[in-house]
Amino acid sequence: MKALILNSGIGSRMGVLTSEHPKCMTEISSKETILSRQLRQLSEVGIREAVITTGMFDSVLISYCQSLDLPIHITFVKNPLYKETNYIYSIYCAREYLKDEDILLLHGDLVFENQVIDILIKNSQSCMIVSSTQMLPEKDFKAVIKNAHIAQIGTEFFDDVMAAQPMYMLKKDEWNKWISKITEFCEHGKAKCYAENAFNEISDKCKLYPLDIRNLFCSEVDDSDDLAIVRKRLKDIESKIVYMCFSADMLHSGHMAIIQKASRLGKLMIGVLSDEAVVTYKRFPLLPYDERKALFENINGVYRVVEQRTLSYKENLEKYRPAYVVHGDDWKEGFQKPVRDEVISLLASYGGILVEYPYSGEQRYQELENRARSDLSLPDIRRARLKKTIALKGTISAIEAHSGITGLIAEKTVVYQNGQSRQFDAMWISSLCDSTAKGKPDIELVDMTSRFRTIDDIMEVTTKPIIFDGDTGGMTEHFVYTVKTLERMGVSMVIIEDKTGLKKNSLFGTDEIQTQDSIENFSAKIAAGKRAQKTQDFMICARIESLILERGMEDALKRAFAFVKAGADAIMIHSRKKEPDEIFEFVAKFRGKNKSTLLIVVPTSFNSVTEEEFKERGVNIVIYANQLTRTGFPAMQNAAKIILENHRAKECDDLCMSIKDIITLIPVES
Ligand code: SPV
Ligand code: MG
Repeated sequence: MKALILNSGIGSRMGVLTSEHPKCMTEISSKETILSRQLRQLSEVGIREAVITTGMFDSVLISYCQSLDLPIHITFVKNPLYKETNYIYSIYCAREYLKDEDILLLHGDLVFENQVIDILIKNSQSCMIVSSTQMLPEKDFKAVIKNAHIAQIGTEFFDDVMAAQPMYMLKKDEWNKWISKITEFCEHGKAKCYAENAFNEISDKCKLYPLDIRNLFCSEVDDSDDLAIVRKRLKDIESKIVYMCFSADMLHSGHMAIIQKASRLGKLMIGVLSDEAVVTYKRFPLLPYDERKALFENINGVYRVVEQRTLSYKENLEKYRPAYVVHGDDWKEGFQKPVRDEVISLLASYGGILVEYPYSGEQRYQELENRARSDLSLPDIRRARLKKTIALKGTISAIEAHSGITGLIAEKTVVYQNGQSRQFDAMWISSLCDSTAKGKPDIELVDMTSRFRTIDDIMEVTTKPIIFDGDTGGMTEHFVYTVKTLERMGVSMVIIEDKTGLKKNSLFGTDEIQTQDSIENFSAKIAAGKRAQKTQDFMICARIESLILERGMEDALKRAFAFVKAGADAIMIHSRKKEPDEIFEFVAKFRGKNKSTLLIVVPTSFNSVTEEEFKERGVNIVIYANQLTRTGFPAMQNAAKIILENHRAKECDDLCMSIKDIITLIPVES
């Protein structure tokens, strides 16, 4: 598409402002003239060729355009009769450069906001800018609309009209018809009228549609009063805040394109999601918030970057009241829909506008995301992330995984409530569940090699950090090897319990005879493990069984402080009681003396306590230790029974996961 800008007029009504250069070179802001703005806008929508008709001061105009150094090739055509003809004759002079082209035609004194040209060039049919909401001008153009087409354009019509601006997008066929008529006019001496007079004679054949821009700004500058109005409007338009939210730690051309589009609407403010908000719905960010913020601050067209602390826009929309919120149209469905609904109602409360651009779900962008995810599964990166997530959130949650599929459930399950999202932060490789999945009792019977195999299966398909249930840790001489292997694999933490001999699952309590290790022995095991590890990121947690074995609070606390002294990074305090009182008492007494060592709980029996309450009391990790196992296997037993009872599988069909859901959970990697 070529642009045709008509600049042959003298601009006498502008007075001294046009005494040394043509009207189009009049400054409309501290940075732009009418022409430089138009040319910038044309180049921003991808127009690379323009024809400018000139008259007086043509050499000033030509060297000015060259000085702008824009990526548009401009052909200048002088109307030699500019004093005695109208722009119809300028078009006639330029006709050989304009044939068989789609043309964007505009007068050289038009000032319009970016959206006007954006919507104009998107049209598939020829059209002219009109406004159904603006007052009819007395002396300027109006368009007579009949049967949805423009029937007449002129200053003298007042019935069935809309205010119109001399800005057109003309498809080749219509333009060829119009320019033939213009040629006929000029060759028959009719060169002092408007080009629109020629159009009016062929409007039944030359289909031109009105493009209603309503309140968007588009205005001619005829005199100094117009100039003052235009300057003021532009200031208002350009000071409007446009808000977009990003979590991205990788910026690709798709992001850049939408940022550039959004920045054309006003001052672009970017809300960068906090690390904590990103973790709740996506994956751990590759770059921390400060670096992601700096990334956006250095993008051309971004005016300000602020933190958005939740998926919900509420806080920032209420604070900054942007005129526009820009987003891809992908959030009309799915988990972001409630966020979108809230944005729409917040914007409606003060007259803001939501602008949605088509979402580019391009495969290559998805591949970038996949690569980021696979980086997160690398041992060093995965291992370090447990500490980082705790530092970020204070309290995190982990759910058990005992196989690739349960790992994927732990990895991918996300819930969305009231515009917020939640997912598990880590996985717990439970000895109970690992043994149960193998049909074996939880008595350290499943050997370490087999347990490592489970970790490997899970690691292959997930990225979240792993906390390993190391049972008693075995003999100290063996434990140091376990530490080294786990650390090398990328496990973040091993939890060992202060029991010795034939360990049984704690939930049996005192029904089974179980022996607690001495403080000295267990401290030595912890210390040996700490010496064996190579990185700062790996953690060893001492699990205290005093409450399970009914040895009392004092014993539990004494052990906790001793194990911390021996080097434990964390203390797990366990209980079989339904009421959380003894856990709360331990946490309070421990925190009374130790503020920094991580505290871990496994609320299998005291399961009425929420994570928020644990957080308030100073717990750092809440482990849901066996719920996938305890819900999954009964579902299987039930299916088996139903098939037996019915002698066929039909009756259990409704209980089955669909193939579609399986494919979603387990995608095939390319
Ligand atoms: C496990 O999940 O294997 C545990 C936690 O050790 S508990 O079963 O509560 O002892
Ligand atoms: Mg266990």
